Amino acid sequence: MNKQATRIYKNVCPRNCPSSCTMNTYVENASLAHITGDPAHPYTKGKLCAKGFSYIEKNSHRDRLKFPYYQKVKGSGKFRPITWEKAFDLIISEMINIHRRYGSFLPLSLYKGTGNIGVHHFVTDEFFSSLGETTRIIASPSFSASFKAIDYDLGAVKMSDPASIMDSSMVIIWGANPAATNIHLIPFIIEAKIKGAKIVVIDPVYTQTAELADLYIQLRPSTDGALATVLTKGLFEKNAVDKDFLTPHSYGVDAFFKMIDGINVREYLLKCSVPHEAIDLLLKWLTEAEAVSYVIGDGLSKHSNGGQAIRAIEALAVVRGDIGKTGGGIFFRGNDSLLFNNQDFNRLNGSNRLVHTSQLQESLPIDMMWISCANPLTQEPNSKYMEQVMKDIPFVVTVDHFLTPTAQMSNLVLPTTTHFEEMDVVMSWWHNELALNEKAISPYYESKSEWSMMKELALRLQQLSPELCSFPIHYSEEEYLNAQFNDKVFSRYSVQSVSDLRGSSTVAANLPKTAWDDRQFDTKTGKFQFYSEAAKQANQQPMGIFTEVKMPTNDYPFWLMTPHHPYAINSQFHFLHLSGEEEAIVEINPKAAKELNIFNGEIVTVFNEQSSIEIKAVYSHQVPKDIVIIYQRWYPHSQVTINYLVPAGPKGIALEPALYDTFVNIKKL
Ligand SMILES: Nc1nc2c(c(=O)[nH]1)N[C@H]1C(S)=C(S)[C@@H](COP(=O)(O)OP(=O)(O)OC[C@H]3O[C@@H](n4cnc5c(=O)[nH]c(N)nc54)[C@H](O)[C@@H]3O)O[C@H]1N2
Ligand SMILES: Nc1nc2c(c(=O)[nH]1)N[C@H]1C(S)=C(S)[C@@H](COP(=O)(O)OP(=O)(O)OC[C@H]3O[C@@H](n4cnc5c(=O)[nH]c(N)nc54)[C@H](O)[C@@H]3O)O[C@H]1N2
Ligand code: SF4
Ligand SMILES: [Mo]
Repeated sequence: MNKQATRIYKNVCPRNCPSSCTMNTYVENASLAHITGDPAHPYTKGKLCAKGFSYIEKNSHRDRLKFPYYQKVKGSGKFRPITWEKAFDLIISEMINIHRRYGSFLPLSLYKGTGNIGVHHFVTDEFFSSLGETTRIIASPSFSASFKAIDYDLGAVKMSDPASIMDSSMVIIWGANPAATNIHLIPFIIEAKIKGAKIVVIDPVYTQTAELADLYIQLRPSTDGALATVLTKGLFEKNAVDKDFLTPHSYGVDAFFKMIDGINVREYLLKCSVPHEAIDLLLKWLTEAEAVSYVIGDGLSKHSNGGQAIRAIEALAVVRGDIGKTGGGIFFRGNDSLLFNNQDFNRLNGSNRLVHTSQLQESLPIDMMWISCANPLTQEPNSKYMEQVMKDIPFVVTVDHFLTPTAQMSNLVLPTTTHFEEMDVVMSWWHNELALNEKAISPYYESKSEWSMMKELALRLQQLSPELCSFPIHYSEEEYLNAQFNDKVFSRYSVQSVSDLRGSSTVAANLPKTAWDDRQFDTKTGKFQFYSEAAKQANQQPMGIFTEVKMPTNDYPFWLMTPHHPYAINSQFHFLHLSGEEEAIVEINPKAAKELNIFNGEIVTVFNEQSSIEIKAVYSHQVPKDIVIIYQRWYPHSQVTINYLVPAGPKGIALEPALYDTFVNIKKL
């Protein structure tokens, strides 16, 4: 191979993953030749996951979309390739028809997912805003009451540099499985462990992360708030509370302690199904530890009482004095990651109709739906309902790389560029780095970047009538991206444009290494709020106390957990099978299986009131008797849609979908 022809580009993995890895991409003869992790990245340090290393395969995968495709009848599979001219004509004529009929674009809706978190991809949000009033569909999973929970007590969501976990004397991994979902955190946890830190994993399932633990606590799902409250009470009784922190820096502590005083520890531990010995050991370590880090995952926020559980854990951290301490504190999706102009949701949502997915049917007419960075037919709870809604909407457009189940249920499917084929800026929601993604190669076949699609549409609309669309026309992706920088970005990263990012691997945020090190909170009182008026006004419990939720019943005796798969990112990387797991499986405890006369490897029916699926059962000692697991991902090989079983949760945009409050039963076929 001619070495002269090799050029190295900087790319950033834009997946909804805490790592946001930068990579060095070797391009030879205008195509991807080789990818390595970027050793200059201060957090990921040159390591990629299996998915990152599969990008060359993914980028030119034989199933990748090459052209725009159209089908008149959704789901008929009678797609035919069409030209971009024809595709734009179809879209514009639908849009103009809507505007003529209703006098606005309100029946035009956008469903935007998290398939690509780069700044470039908020261009679709901006385009929709430039049309005046439209409908924005709030994707169930991305709307998290957990942020709200943190808001109530701690004020704005902030997070210390996750690398500081290596300085902890105790790490509690609470409802998270970083060995699969946050792999670059693991070396820091191991470093802390080598330095003597105790590692505690709290999870109903014995995960790969649990294998790292000094103490593994297998509690019943959604009882974490009870466990945290018992621990806080224990610290209080041992007088192991940080009084220097509490009195001057917290609000409502007396009411909180009074409430804690009233709880019955035995009863709470029965709820959690955690033995006393484990609590005694945990309390011993908690009284001895200098600084404790609490790594909080989606295992908590995906239960309907998850927000309350997180508040109960925050209260524990404050009582111990861990907030603001080096090597201590709450580690949960960090600092505001929507700083750029086109990410400004307040501005974007100003005059829009917001509709939660579970309210879509009542919200019709929606005459057209645009889906970007999303695969709701795989990822949304109650996905069968979603399927019906998509059928009912006259014209659905999906922009993607692959013919996903969602694309298959669309009228028009538009092929888009990958991060190797477009320019972007990616900001991590976990660590402190911001990075430029360079365009390394030309678009695959006829793929277009989302910016160029939006620009083409805007030009056509503006030609018809300038009032229809105020989307700004730029001449290049770089110029478009430059227009997204603002004072907030500058004050965080000291950069003003793409060129300020060029040449460096990443740019670090000007943030204190430890969040809340000044113990000043962005709450109404300026203190940590054990008691929150705002929570009370929002009809939530004013204090972080355990609240009961649904539990398994005789009819549906198993919890169905559908956590995140190590070799997928949500519905992406469907082709990646490193140990033959292309088939969807339900993992079941052998004792529970034998009681149902189910053999290892047998195809079974998993069902509940909402739906049923047929799936292969595999014995697993990692799950307790009352839990079954199916890792969420797109399984084209088995054609199993897990989210048929997962209920959409309470209606209304203020509530969180509780994806893991799902109960099922299992029977032989
Ligand atoms: N049962 C169950 N369901 C879940 C979850 C669970 O734990 N259990 N987790 C939930 C969570 S936390 C999340 S965040 C969601 C995630 O679900 P989604 O937000 O739908 O995210 P992905 O599946 O990662 O990506 C969606 C699509 O975006 C496409 N895509 C990738 N890059 C681009 C791009 O540059 N442009 C465009 N237009 N498309 C692109 C991908 O090919 C993919 O088809 O799933 C949720 N659903
Ligand atoms: N490899 C990979 N990495 C990913 C993703 C991916 O799909 N694949 N997705 C990314 C995204 S969008 C997200 S949101 C994150 C999610 O990553 P995580 O925060 O790790 O979340 P989950 O995988 O949903 O669940 C984590 C653990 O919570 C446990 N759990 C369930 N219920 C409870 C409970 O009641 N209490 C406790 N204590 N634990 C419980 C589950 O058994 C599971 O082991 O990962 C990101 N990283
Ligand atoms: S998926 Fe996550 S860990 Fe893997 S390469 Fe992308 S950012 Fe890095
Ligand atoms: Mo997520």
